[in-house]
Amino acid sequence: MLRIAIQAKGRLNEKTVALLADAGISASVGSRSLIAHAKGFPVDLLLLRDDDIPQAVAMGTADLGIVGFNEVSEKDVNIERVLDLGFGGCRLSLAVPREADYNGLEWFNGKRIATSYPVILSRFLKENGIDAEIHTITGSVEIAPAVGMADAIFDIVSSGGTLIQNGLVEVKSVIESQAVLIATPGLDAEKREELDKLCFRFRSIIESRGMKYVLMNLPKSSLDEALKILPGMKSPTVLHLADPEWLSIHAVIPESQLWERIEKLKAVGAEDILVLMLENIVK
Ligand code: PRT
Ligand code: ZN
Repeated sequence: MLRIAIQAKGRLNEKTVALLADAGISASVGSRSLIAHAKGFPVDLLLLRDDDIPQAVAMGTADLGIVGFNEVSEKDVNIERVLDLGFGGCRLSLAVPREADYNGLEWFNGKRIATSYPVILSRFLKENGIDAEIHTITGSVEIAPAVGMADAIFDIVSSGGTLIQNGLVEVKSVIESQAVLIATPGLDAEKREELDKLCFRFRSIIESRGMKYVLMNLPKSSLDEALKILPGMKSPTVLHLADPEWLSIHAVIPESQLWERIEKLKAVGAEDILVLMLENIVK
């Protein structure tokens, strides 16, 4: 039986629960209980604050954890980073007041920097030979310069909207983060086997995200042109129709390129184009 630590509530909770559900692991995750027994896979879920997940996994209280890489990096514990999960993307950046005469990293010498990530920040400052004062605060880091508590901040940035609202400018991105699956080092063979099964499911879900399954009818004479436009897992599937002049083409297309490719396909004569959701890609 594997025990997976996940965030009890917060930004990563919903997507984590959705990923587990897509992988066939459903649990009624009530906010009050610490442990939930899952159906569909031999796992227990341990519901924790994200700050406690790296430690819980390092100690083996949980075999696996799903948590932001930023937390893993800050806690500096011995865990195995197993898989990047493709959600919860953000970065940890240095930001300064808009009116500051910022001229490069040396600007931070002698300055006070407010952050909830002192370990990552001090590592970065040391690597760059910068001597600054780190003020560790746990919440609302972005208001510290405005209230005179700090000259700059080091905090999570996603869209950048919070910085703008607080009159700050991002000057240096230090680490990129996303939700990651972590494991206790040296899991026994039985647990490792369950972990491999779980990773196989996660990978096929992650890979299918952002992809669409597209079907269309195409005049036979346009096949060569259509093949140049279409990617596919290997290459697109080409099927005969009852009408010998037409073919049916099936392909997997990244969502980001969908409309551009559809326009090109229409231009070479594709008709009756169907775009379907893709749930899993099993390799
Ligand atoms: O209660 P618990 O301790 O479990 O949760 P928490 O309050 O410590 O963390 P939570 O739920 O806020 O975030 C969990 C994780 O989500 C983080 O550790 C990151 O890995 C990830 N994540 C992704 C983010 C963001 N995006 C994010 N935008 N975490 C926080 N933010 C905050 C940021 O602190 C800043 O205040 O959003 C603001 C910036 O957002 P933008 O879009 O305005 O730049
Ligand atoms: Zn937290």
